Amino acid sequence: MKIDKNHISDHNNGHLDKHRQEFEFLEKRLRDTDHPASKILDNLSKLQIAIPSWALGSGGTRFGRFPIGGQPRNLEEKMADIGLLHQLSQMASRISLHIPWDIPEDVEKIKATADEYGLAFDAMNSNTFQDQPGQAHSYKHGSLSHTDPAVRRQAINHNKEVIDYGVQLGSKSMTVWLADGSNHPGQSNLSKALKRTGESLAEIYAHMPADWSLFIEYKPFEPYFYSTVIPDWGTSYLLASDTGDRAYSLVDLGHHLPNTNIEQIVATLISRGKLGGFHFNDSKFADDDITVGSIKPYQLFLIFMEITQGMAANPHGNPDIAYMIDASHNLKDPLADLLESLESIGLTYIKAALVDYESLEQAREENDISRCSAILQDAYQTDVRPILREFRRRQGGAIDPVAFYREQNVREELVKERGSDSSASGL
Ligand code: PSV
Ligand code: MN
Ligand code: MN
Repeated sequence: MKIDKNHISDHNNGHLDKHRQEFEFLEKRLRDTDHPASKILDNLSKLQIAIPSWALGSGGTRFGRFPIGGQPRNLEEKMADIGLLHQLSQMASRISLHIPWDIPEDVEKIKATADEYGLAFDAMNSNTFQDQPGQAHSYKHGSLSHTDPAVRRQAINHNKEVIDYGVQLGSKSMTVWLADGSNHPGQSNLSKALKRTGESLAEIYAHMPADWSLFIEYKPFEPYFYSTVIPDWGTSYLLASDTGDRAYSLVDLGHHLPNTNIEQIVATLISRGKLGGFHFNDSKFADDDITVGSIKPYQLFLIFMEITQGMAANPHGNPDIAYMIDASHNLKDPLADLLESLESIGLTYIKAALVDYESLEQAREENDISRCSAILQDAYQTDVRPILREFRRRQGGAIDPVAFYREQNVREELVKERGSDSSASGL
């Protein structure tokens, strides 16, 4: 489904008077700082967030699924959904594919569809956490870390195949989220499993073209509940360092035990030039797939502060961070939910840009904690919505994407077009 540009203009015109007043007020306030609105608006256009192909359905849990209707039926329709998110938000021009869920049968056609929606192919994702029909060996006891070399070979070959698809599509990176782990103490030789994983990753890395990056994700538990082979950032960092210069850690917000200081992990990885990818979501407990910024918005702000500071001059040579939303809400309309997440990311990014880092550094040097806090609050409490709205307005997006989505009854239209029980692999 494509949105008529005139409908977006009508929507924007309806909001224009109020928006102008609010934007002018904020623009004036920021004019004489080192972060004027014009600079933030310029930087915003470089903030593009990938949407994964698996986030476009209403998810579910192992206890049940409640389909929303109008879900994409194939890869083209997944791209159409992301195209719509991008058209409204101007922040979602990238799609992240998962193989075998998204095998591009006709590569030229898929590339043409991506062009039509203004989308590029972000990191590719492999899947060795499920067995596929007709597969020779099972991943029940692991894949890249498996005790049996034949299973490892199958998993390595799958990852290579995913890279090959990505090359055809113009992607430049590969994400490995390794589910491997164990479910009982003593079941696994932990150090051997890690060693085997390192060897498998080295082969996958060697298969990548020279301009590709490898992102290594970590997760402390699930689907295994005693140990995972790559449980934390330290293990991911070790593997990335051993694997090569273009191997990096990937931080997924939901992959930490409660209260982990994620902003500190981000700072440490950036200081070693090893932060490659970032998956947004929010959670109360662990990998809950809840709307970005809905539970811990201040944590997100602190993370963006570390990213803003660490990447300002980027003295450690981190690549441009590959941002992706990795969340699939199991009750909300997935498209509305992704628009809300994009909004939250945009707003938090702007707030982090408002921090007076020079004064903050000075206050830190003087150990003036209250002053540090005041500087953070000054940025965090600012209502920056007018800047994000102005960004979208200038780029041809909607001033209020979520309101627009509802006004236009997009979900109802999608249900009419695709049916009330539509789905595709990976959703
Ligand atoms: C599973 O936890 C997960 O959400 C990982 O975060 C991956 O990024 C994603 O699935 C796709 O494999
Ligand atoms: Mn993830
Ligand atoms: Mn996850």
